[in-house]
This record gives sequence, C-alpha cells and structure tokens, in this order.
Amino acid sequence: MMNRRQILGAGAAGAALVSSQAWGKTSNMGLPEAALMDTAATQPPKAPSTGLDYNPVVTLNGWTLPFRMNNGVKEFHLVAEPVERELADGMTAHLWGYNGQSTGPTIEAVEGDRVRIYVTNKLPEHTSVHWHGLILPSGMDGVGGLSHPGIPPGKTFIYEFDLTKSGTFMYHPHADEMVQMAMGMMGMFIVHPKDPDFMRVDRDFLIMLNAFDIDPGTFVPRIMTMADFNLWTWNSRIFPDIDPLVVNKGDKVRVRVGNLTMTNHPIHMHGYDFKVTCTDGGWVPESAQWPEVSIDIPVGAMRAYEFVADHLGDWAIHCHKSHHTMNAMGHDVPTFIGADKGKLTRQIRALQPEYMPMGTAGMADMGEMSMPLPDNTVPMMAGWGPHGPLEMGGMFSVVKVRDGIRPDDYSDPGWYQNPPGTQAYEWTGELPDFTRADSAQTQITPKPTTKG
Ligand SMILES: [Cu+2]
Repeated sequence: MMNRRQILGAGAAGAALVSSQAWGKTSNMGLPEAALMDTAATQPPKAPSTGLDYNPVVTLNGWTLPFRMNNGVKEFHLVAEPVERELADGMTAHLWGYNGQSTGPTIEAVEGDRVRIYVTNKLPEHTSVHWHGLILPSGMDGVGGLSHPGIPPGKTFIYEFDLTKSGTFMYHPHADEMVQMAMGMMGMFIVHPKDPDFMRVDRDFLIMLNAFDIDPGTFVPRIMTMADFNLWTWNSRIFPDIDPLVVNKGDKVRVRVGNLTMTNHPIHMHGYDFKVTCTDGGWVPESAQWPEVSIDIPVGAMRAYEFVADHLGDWAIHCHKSHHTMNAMGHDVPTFIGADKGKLTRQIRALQPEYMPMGTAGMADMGEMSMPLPDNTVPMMAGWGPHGPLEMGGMFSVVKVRDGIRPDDYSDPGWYQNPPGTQAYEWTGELPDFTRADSAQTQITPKPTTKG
C-alpha cells in the first residue's frame, strides 16, 4: 500500500513529466503504477471498479493487471523484465516476463474502451509488444522495426488504441522473438463484450500454453530449442502444481486456451462434450459451433470452448500428446520392456549395491519412486490422487465439479468422493481358465477353401 507521502511524491513526479511535455499529449497523471505479482498462486477474479460491468476471467496460476481511468482512457502499465517464476513448488526458473511473472498478467477491458498501455523495458535488450488478434492502427501493432522502433532498454513506450471488438487475444514481443518467447514473455488480452449478457458465463478460465527447455538442475531455458522442449506448461506452471478448475454444479463454464508454443496441443477434457465458441478471430455463431471432447489448439492461435457443468466429479483436463503430460525427461532412453535385466543387474550391483533396474515393465514405477534428482528439478511424472499416483506432469489439471461452491470461490475442494456403486472395482470371484489360442480347446478351424 502507498502511504500519503508516496502518493504526493507520485503526483510531483507526474507534474514534472507533464512540464517536460514528453507526456503532455497523453497523460496529465504521470505513469500508472506498475503492479507487481510475487506469487504463482491463482488470484481471484478482478471485478471492474469503474466503467462498464463485465464478468472477469480467472487466469490459472496467474492474475489480472489493474488499470486506472484517465479522462476516459483505461491505462495499464506493463514492465518487461527478468523474473523468477516457480514452475512448480520446489522448481524456480529464471525467465523474462512482465510485472514480476511469466506468463505476464492478463489484461481485461471492454469492447469500445480506449486503452493506453505503457510498456517499460527493463530487459538488457530492446523489446516490443504485439497485440495478437486485435484490430488497431498499423503503428500500434508492435512489430519492432516495422510498426515502430524497438523499445530500448530503460525506455517506456506508449501503445494507445480503441478496442473495436470483443474476444480473446494475446500479447507477446515481436522483437528478438525466438529468444524472448522462449524466455517466457507472453500474456492474454481479454476484451469483454459491451453487452454483459452476450456470451455470458459463470466461470471463465484462461490457460496460455507455453513450453521451456530447462536442463535438470539448471534455471535458465535453452533458447535455441525448436521442438524438443522438456517442460510443457500452462501459464508457466506444470502439473502437479497447476491449480484445478473449480466449478459449481450447473455453472456455465468457458475455458479459453491460447498457444504460443512451437507445436499444436490437442486439449482433451474428460466427462463432458463441449462446444467451440471463440477463436482469436472472434465469436463462433451458434449455428456454426460443433461438439468436441478434444480441441486442437494450433500454434499462434486461441480456442475457447463452453459447457454446462452438470456432471459432478473430478475430471482430467490435459494435452493429449502423452509426452506433454510429462516433466523434464531425456528422450534418448532405450526401451527395456520385455528385456531381462537380471544378469546385468547382478553385475552392476557388484559395483553399485543400490542399483535398481527400471523400465522392464513400463515406466509407471517412475511415478511412485522417489529417485534422487538434481536440485531445482521436478520428477518426470508426479502427483498423488485419492487412489494412488497419477503419473502425470506438464500440461495436466483437474476440473472439479461440486455442489454448493460459492460464485467467488475458486479454492480447491479436495478430491471427489464417488457415490457408492459408481467406482470401478475389483472382481473377486473365480477367474476362468485362460487358455492360449494355440491349445486344442480354442483352436480355430480353418475355413474350407472355396477355390477349386
Ligand atoms: Cu501438447
């Protein structure tokens, strides 16, 4: 919180800026405060304090950037800077991001708003911000060298434009893009409809798909990686530490998923079918919405889907590429399924008594075992559910649908208790005699030939 003296100080600084005329055209209030976030916890939805009403979004393990009104213009302040982000509890990455975090804070405004976005560059190189999908003047498009000169280190640029349409958009640098995006610079830009009843939902979740290549035991992503990333993240967070999507039974729910990785991600949600209602091009008319249970999110695109949460339970939501629900792993591990490592194990144990052979019966044992890992590294598969290890990582979370969740409550309700008679269970009777197909009993009689 600011005390009175700091507020007066800020006012004086503002006056100095105005008298220098550099800001006179756009601001008589000085720079808006640059809000900072120091935690990766999901922040509650931020209802608008002024202007048109809207139903705010919830960014999983993220937050919404505050704004202020200045003569009818919504002003935001983004600070591009090096950040330390907890990708999971016990694993911190040294990234580049905005306002203390990667991914950057979500920007929320309303169709028809005029926005003024101050971007301060605290990176060691120039940057820019491209407003992906928004319709705006060419000079505000944020392509460094094309729309405007790159923002040099230490400088602040102003982007200002009208929000002509509602929908889901993204922002990211268009300057040394490969490096800056590999380092985690990206965020979501939500423009709410002017009519709060248009496409209204009760819960509106945001997921930005991103990816890093961070060697186990290290902190900084490898920036030259093109395809073989080892950490597949949602809002720069990996399972088991991606927060659940908590939903009250009967809620109308929207999930907006943006993809700024280098590959597509088929996002699959269990327990429901849903309809695709929005792309970064705009809303999909009802007559054109079709049902899905997985929605492929192309590179550099956004898809939103909606469903009514009428099935209670804990429902997995994840990328369907199975390597994307794993944490850091080597891809050059040979397959040992079916191999007899008995003799090899005895030989190795003569030298290293604690050696344990792995992988001869699949790799599920990786989920249960606590293997010694380098510092600042999370296991390849992790997470414990109510019935055992989940053996997941990366792009995975759980949609938790419950009765009696308050509208503003997003806290984890714990695990779902399956009602009696609704959970898979073990057969405890006699097993039949499993006979091989080559035994006399089940031998298939060859078909008589019709040739001849
Ligand atoms: Cu994926």
